[in-house]
Amino acid sequence: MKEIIFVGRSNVGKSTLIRALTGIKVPVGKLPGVTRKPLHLPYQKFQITDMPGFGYMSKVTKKGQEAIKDNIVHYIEKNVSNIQLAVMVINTTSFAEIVDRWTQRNEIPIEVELFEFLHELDIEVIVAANKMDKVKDVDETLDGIAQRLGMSPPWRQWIDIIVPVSAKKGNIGILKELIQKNLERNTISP
Ligand SMILES: Nc1nc2c(ncn2[C@@H]2O[C@H](COP(=O)(O)OP(=O)(O)O)[C@@H](O)[C@H]2O)c(=O)[nH]1
Ligand SMILES: [Mg+2]
Repeated sequence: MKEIIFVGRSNVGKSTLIRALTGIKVPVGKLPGVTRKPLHLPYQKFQITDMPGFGYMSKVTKKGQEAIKDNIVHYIEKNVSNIQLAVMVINTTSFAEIVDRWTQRNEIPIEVELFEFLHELDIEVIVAANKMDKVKDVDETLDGIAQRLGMSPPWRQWIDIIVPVSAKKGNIGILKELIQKNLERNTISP
């Protein structure tokens, strides 16, 4: 069964978004890192995979964080032929700050690395810019995200890739449509 993977830092709202899309009550954590193993859920004729969250988590060591990232990369490499689409969920309110912090340390931010890695494997990526309910200057913020992912602003040039959502408010309309379009495009009818 072909799968759609959901990747992102811990606590960005992956599970909340999957719950909003599928109606399946996946565990949503107040505690970051609730999802530790890839969790498979049915979605139409497909499978949604809720990947473990990466990055900083309280009570998880730096080594532990690296191990989670390695697991994610291995999972993607191993299942590349089966992965139809990747939804990269980001917390729109903190994305720029986190990316800049890493960049200032001359490190490649995990989300940027992952975004490029998925493209190298020819996996289509949709960036779900989540927690939009907390964002004040929408265009400025999304332009900043586009730029940091290597897409020149304005972000509206990339509306098939960058999709503002608010999982918690159930505001996911366009994301659902885009996922649907991707699935239809890639489904070979018998
Ligand atoms: N304000 C706001 N909070 C959200 C949104 N989506 C998720 N959250 C909250 O973010 C926290 C982490 O959500 P969760 O789905 O467990 O994140 P995950 O670790 O990426 O799976 C929870 O407290 C959610 O209620 C959103 O669109 N807006
Ligand atoms: Mg989760």
